[in-house]
Amino acid sequence: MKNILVIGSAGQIGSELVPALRNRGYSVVAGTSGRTPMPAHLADGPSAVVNLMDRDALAKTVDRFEIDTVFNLAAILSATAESKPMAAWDVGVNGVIGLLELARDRKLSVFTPSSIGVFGPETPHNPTPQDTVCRPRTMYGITKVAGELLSDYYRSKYGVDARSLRYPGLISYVTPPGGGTTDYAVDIYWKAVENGAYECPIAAGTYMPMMFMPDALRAAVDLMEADASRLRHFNSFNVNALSFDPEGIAGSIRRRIPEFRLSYKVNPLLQGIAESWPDALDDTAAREEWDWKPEYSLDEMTDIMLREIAKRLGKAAA
Ligand code: AKB
Repeated sequence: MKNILVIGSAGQIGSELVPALRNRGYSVVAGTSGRTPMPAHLADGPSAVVNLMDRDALAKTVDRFEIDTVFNLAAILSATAESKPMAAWDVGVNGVIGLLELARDRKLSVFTPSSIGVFGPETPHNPTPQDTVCRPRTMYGITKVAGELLSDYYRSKYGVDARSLRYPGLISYVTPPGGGTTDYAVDIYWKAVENGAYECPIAAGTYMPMMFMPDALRAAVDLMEADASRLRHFNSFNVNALSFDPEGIAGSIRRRIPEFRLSYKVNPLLQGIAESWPDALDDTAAREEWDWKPEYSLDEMTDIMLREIAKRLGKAAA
């Protein structure tokens, strides 16, 4: 891994992955399609307009910058995908297979995030094993299962170095997520700082796996840097960090904002998806094969989230 292209560099993961990779000394092209590149990305290195669906243009960018590794972060998340199933299929399946074809031709390494969305109601929920039933009920989950299978197929059939992680809900303060089922766990921090109150679309008692962005970035980089001879799974690894329900995250916020109020207006679409997903994951394979270990506890994450959001909103830190 030397010259990297990040597709979707202005999104929730990409906005922070680009600087993380550059800080590790990699040459990174920040790729965006419709969205304007982040000013910080433009100042620190090259950028390019890349659309995952435009295979010729993508190939030209790969050749122009002598790219050897692509992080493909283009995605339509779970809730949005339910209202745009064909677009979700296009990005999640046609986009992925097009990139794998290019990887086969140009000998690229490819990272495409998978998700806890690959699991469904029949999957054991706590902890969810590495190798288990993957029968999702969402279009997002279906595309992620297809992406995992395609990635393993290109690996075994054509020797493409394709790797991925089943990300839980990702929590960050730099760029908001959009259209995900786990997004409440980001929104709650912004509303806690802004208004001291939050109306939650997910019911009390609904646990989902979650992860603070610095752990998610480290996981992606560590997996792509891992010695392939140690890996058995490739597509895709369970990675576990945190597991909480709305009351758990609210309790963590109240250590800093004791008057914080949590109420509920459950969204049936989100609730249905959340209930079909795991509470927590068994990530033994990731720990054994490439030494994965999360660093941030819920309270450590809460302290950083509240402090950074307060700064962004020009408010005194709680
Ligand atoms: C979503 O909620 O759709 C995503 C995910 C868990 O993949 N955050």
